[in-house]
Amino acid sequence: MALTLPPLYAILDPDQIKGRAIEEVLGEMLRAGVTMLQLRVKSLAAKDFLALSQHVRKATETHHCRLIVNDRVDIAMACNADGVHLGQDDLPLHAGRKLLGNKIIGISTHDIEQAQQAESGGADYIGFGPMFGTTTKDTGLTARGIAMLKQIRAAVNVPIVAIGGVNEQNVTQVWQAGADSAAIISDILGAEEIAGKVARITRAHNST
Ligand code: TZP
Ligand code: MG
Repeated sequence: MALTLPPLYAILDPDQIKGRAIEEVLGEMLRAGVTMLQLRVKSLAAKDFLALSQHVRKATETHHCRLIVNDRVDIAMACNADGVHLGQDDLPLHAGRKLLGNKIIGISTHDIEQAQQAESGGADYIGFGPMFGTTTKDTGLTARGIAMLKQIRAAVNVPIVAIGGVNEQNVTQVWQAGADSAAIISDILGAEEIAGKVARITRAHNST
């Protein structure tokens, strides 16, 4: 069955939490009602990534929140995550599928060809971006923009998560252009009050 994504795809990245305790940030996100969370870890050894993922798995389970592990199929399996998110240079979709069976696999895409390829390969959702300018990740790509998101929407039926520079101010445009969900890192993790930020974004969707 096709995957239904919530309008907000939250991302927890220990490098983006401004020195706050990760348990605190995670708790705030979950209490604010996040129902899909990606754990994105770029700077930990595998054993520490695993330990963190197991902790996040427990907390997300308690809050009935789906957990997607970024980059690493092995860690997604070991912590019993709901799925994995793979970039164009990560393990290819067919290999991820072999290992993960019917768990969720999301694929990062940056153009129509990649989006169609991910869809025909059986991705459960695609990430698409970078939508706007962002300093969180050096993608080496120009901002794709709303017009290109609309083209992607017209080209594929697979659920779309828009990413890159999406924030409380522009998220409505992204949903209106056809994204099922918006992935947001810095605007949420950098917020004074994470819970309030999440609540405002969720409310904005309800009035879209
Ligand atoms: N992939 C494309 S842009 C990006 C990723 C992981 C970073 C998104 O972060 P932000 O802070 O929401 O722009
Ligand atoms: Mg990756």
